Amino acid sequence: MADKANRVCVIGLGYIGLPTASILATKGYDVIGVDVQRRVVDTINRGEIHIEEPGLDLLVKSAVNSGKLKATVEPEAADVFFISVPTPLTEDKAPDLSYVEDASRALTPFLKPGNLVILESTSPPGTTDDIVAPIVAESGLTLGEDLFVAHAPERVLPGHILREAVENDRIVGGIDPRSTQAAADFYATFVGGTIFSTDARTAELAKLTENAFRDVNIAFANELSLLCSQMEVNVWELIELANRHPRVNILRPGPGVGGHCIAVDPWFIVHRAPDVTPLMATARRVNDGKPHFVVERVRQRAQRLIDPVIVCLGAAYKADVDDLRESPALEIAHALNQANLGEVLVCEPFVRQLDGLENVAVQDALKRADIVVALVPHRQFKRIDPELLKEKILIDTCGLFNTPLEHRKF
Ligand code: SAJ
Repeated sequence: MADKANRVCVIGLGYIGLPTASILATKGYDVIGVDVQRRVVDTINRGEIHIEEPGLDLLVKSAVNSGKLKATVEPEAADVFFISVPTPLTEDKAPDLSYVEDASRALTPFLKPGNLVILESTSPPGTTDDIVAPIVAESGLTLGEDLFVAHAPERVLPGHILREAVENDRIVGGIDPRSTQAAADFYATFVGGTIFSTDARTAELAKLTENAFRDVNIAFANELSLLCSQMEVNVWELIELANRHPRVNILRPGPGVGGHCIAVDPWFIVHRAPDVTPLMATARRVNDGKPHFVVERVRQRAQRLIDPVIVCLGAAYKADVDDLRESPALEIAHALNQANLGEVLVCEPFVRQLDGLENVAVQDALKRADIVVALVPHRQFKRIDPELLKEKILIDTCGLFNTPLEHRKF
């Protein structure tokens, strides 16, 4: 069926859906992009974008101008349907699959024989088999015979989405072998990486495993930073030394783990099997506890000064992006601001305005600073003149000012 596919309907035009829709449009598919927000639909139809991602503005503009990408609020008939909607967590860390359910229901009336439905949203194991498949089967079509359903988790790194969406290897897992084959054939038309086929449940768990693996590894680095703080050891030096071992590769401690993925996905596993996943649950707690630890460190230092100026370097969730979603740096800046320890200034060069916080140019802020809290290792902070940091209290949570071991080699 994939050879004949020429019309694709992408439901959810966020960080994954919009890049995917525009890549497919530039590959020659007729793409209908669907989003429940009218504002998003209107923005895209003007050839503009509502999210930040390098290169996406030009790609969307050319896809819309060529007539190959059109956004609407309702699905339309197509050969392939993509579901790329959010899968957030509820307050008690359970997966909220209501957007997946809504999207599946919304596309069902438009299904016809030979269609392929692909769930790209990161999802708990069983979502494709137990939620998407039964809903789309209400179309009356027979699963595995004239309707194919598969999961193909997205694995792109924010900031590099356009390249990784095409170059990364992909995992596709259908609800049955024919669905897997149909999805693999379709991805082969626009993905340069290798496509690996499996079943839907394994594909779902593989994606979650990748992010849980990273979370556990970052938690180890963050735990080391707590240990080193107590023992008055330089954690950066310690990690660099340990990493000289040929089979050790410790990640970097930071102010916490942010973004939409790594801080969320391990909970999908833990929620499903809490009895056998204490390590993943603990890693989440270690990483979630890190912002609080940083705030307490700043508090201890600030309380010894009268009305200190506290400068936070960075607010984004990681280096060299403008994304503030679930950012531990932003959480710390807000907490310091509310703690009334002194005046809090934030330097976030990637963002113009920060709600409730004063965003100031680096040079101006550092001239006034008593305490400097390095939160995000943005490239441009690495060029800060050391003279500007003299006689300041420096709390470096992300190794921004660490001197690499290379400089101290015999
Ligand atoms: N972080 C550290 N120390 C490190 C590495 C990262 O503290 O050594 C922090 C970052 O500062 C950030 C958070 O972890 O706050 C997550 O950043 P990240 O760059 O590790 O990952 P994301 O969330 O931007 O993207 C991840 C990627 N997954 C993996 O690398 C396994 C990406 O490939 C996924 O597609 C994405 O999640 C997703 O959508 O699931």
